[in-house]
Amino acid sequence: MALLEILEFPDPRLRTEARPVADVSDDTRTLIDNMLETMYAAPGIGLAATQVNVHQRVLVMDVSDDKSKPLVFINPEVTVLDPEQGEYDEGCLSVPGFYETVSRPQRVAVTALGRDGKPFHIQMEGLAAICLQHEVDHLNGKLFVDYLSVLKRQRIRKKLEKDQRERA
Ligand code: QAP
Ligand code: CO
Repeated sequence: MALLEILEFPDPRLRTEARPVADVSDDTRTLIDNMLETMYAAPGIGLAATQVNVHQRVLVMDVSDDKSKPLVFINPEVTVLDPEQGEYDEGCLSVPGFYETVSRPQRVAVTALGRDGKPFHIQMEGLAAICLQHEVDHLNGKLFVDYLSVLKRQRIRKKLEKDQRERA
């Protein structure tokens, strides 16, 4: 297994729209295992392939308390079950150090392929539903900062650009 490098806002590669996975291969499973290792090491609760510069529709999550329930979604299709929105203070491994309130639908259904390539369908609510929508946004080139005011987004961009300059 291997730790993967995580792209950080405002890297333009985070704006790439990911392509569907045509067949779930050993390469796909290696990507998934490396993404899970990278997510747990961060530590994080969700990671999309876009964030590790792989532009395929693959995401991993684990919202369990003891980090014992890895979830894998390949080619996820999300349906909103209840349009009622809830607020959550979201963060992102690609936007380190920042947490801001975002509103999203609270209940969704998702159809996807699992690590074994087999389709499954589940309903999600609470943090799992929020996290799933956040990760699917990544696959569409969208970031949680896009839901914030221009001013807030600019403040975050300037701080991260400075951090990145100082590291380079
Ligand atoms: C997405 O984000 C998420 O700023 C997953 O310094 C988060 O795992 C969806 C992290 C919250 C819904 C609610 C962020 C780690 C991890 C940071 C993450 C940081 C270190 C973020
Ligand atoms: Co994120």
